[in-house]
Amino acid sequence: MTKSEMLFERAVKRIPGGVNSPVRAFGSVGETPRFIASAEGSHLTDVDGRRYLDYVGSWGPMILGHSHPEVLKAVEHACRKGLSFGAATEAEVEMAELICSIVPSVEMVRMVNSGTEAVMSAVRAARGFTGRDKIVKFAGCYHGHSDAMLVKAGSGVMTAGVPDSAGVPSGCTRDTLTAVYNDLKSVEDLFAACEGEIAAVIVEPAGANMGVVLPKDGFLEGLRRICTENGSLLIFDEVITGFRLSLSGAQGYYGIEPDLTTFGKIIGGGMPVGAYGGRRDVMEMAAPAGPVYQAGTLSGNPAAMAAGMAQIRILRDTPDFYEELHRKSNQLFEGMKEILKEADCPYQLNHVGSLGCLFFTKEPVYDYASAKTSDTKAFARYFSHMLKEGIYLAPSQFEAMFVSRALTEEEIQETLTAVRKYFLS
Ligand code: HOZ
Repeated sequence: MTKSEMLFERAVKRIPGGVNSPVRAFGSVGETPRFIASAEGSHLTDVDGRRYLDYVGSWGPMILGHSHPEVLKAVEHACRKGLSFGAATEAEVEMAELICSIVPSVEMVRMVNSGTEAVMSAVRAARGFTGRDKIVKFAGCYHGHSDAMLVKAGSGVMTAGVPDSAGVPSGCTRDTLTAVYNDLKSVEDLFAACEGEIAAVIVEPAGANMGVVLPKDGFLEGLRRICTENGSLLIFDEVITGFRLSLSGAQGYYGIEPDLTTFGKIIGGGMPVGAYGGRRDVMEMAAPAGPVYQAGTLSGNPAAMAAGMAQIRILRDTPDFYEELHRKSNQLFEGMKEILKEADCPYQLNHVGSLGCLFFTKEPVYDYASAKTSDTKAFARYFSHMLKEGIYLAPSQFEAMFVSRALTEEEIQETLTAVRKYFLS
């Protein structure tokens, strides 16, 4: 028995499912979770001493790779001055100024502790601002685990095949309307049916929780137009895409300005951080400036701010950071496409920037229904092969591959060799 297996046996006795977040379980791929002991650069090392090239990156935050010395130094320095004050700090002001200086649509920002909290708070601000209750979300988009958002959600909910969670009172989702990703007509129909009632449309500008699903030309522009015409707010959930697709996220990459944005992951440099921000008039609804209540003991925590700021400054100040990241990512994803072509496997590889996903289906994948055509058993076989080869992928068909800047071209080549071995030998 490996140490990971022994730990898992202990874990399931005391932690539901043996994990603290469902996506960490390897159930859908028929494996035992690898328990991670440490990580550095492009690698994870498990408790059995096995090293893996990491394509999860803690589900997004580790865009620089693990244990970046400047991020660690900033955290160590902050920790020595105290772990939490529950009071205003200079670091919070610096963080807010940093985000606003990078993301043009963000005039004000409030720090929270996770992406879930960021979304919950942004939705509340949108409802408070518009005086309306209804929210439009898209099937397969995942916006964290708050009650109102657990309707046809992606990520672990999709992997588990339970589109609506138990324990969510129907009253909590009564005002959540679901549209079809990449289908503007489905959004227009909801607006026609609920005229004057929709507070906001929330969307992942590039879907990264039903695998990777890219917005078709005109989709995001259409959402912007529909929201503006109807006095509704457009919320971009950039928990995954923020600071990843470009320094100013998907909104910079696609050139669309939302009213509100939610952040998480990269913004915390590996610490538990989220944020929501956007138009000043909407953000000033948040207490104590306005009547929308939202709070948090650890929000803006000094160690977390230090980690996030150190990481964001590296992204901002490293010349050609995104060009290099995208070049490496293209080397991987285009290399995978060539192998699939050579092997005559008509599978779909969706990718944008440093996010990608191989779907085991012949059908083009552009929404929840087409993502679900993927053969998850075929994915599980591929996953197990890659794991044996020392390549750590997300243990679900419906998650993204995250490329970090720490991966070298040689390591990407090593990954392609493992892919080649699976499809061509
Ligand atoms: N958005 C992450 C994966 N799709 C969530 C990570 C988690 O649920 O633990």
